Amino acid sequence: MNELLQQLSVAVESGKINKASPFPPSMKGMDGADELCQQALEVGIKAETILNDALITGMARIGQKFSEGKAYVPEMLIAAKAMTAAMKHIKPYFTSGEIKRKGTIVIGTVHGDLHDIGKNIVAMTIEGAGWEVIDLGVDVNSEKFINAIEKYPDCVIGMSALLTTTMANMESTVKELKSKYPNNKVIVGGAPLSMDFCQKIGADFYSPSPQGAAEYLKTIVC
Ligand code: B1M
Repeated sequence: MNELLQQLSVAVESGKINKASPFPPSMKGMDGADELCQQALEVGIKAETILNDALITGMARIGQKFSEGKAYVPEMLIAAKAMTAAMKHIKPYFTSGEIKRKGTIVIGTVHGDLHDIGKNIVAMTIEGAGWEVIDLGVDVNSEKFINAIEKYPDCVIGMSALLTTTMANMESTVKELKSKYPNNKVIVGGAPLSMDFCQKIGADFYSPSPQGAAEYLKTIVC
């Protein structure tokens, strides 16, 4: 892997946000995710490569350490902050697509779930594919989705869940939305999901990736 990308993935994994940040002490004075991401763009590395080969890789490694009991919640949190610091530099590359909007998608992480990095990447990818994105944030209950559908009646709904426990909340939310608004398409995603789960809960589409969600949207006429 390119050395800059390697350093960037280590910065995300270690939660080194920027040069000034004191954590981790072993990286004091070194560039963090903020500076390294900027440098990677300056030397011409594509935003998509930075995202996939450095940022997501770094997050996967801290997740693996958490699974193995070698890292704890604070380390995951600070890694997420480092990733967010880097993402602000690459976001413009994803969202600078067409100005004319193809439709509206209302997106959120389901009730009880605070993970938003994947959802944010999906949002920026879809925005870049020409859709207006209404981001409801995290811990979004069915009432908030319903209020959004009332405001944007033709919208597609996108839901993200990262916890096996909050998959149950996704199920109840999708069922409630579909009983009231059967014509609004619902796309679901998130690491623990599958197409089987999507079909079981009555959602219209499951995508393991932001690109898959954007491809599916192309098939929808709003
Ligand atoms: Co948490 N966490 N976390 N966490 N966390 C996971 C998810 C976990 C797998 C870690 C582990 O055990 N290895 C585990 C879940 C286990 C399970 O349910 N089976 C876990 C746990 C247990 C928890 C807590 C319960 C820990 C605790 O408190 N004891 C707690 C729960 C809090 C809550 O939500 N109520 C918790 C908390 C946190 C932090 C707050 C510290 C932080 C989140 C910060 C934030 O998001 N702002 C955090 C983090 C960072 C992680 C890991 C390390 C990274 C998640 C991430 O951002 N991945 C994660 C381990 C891992 O994933 N390896 C973990 C990178 C992101 C780009 O991927 O989100 O999968 P992802 O999104 C992808 C695809 O899934 C897809 O596209 C994205 C881009 O490629 N996608 C969609 C996502 N949504 C989509 C929607 C679509 C289409 C595609 O259409 C609409």
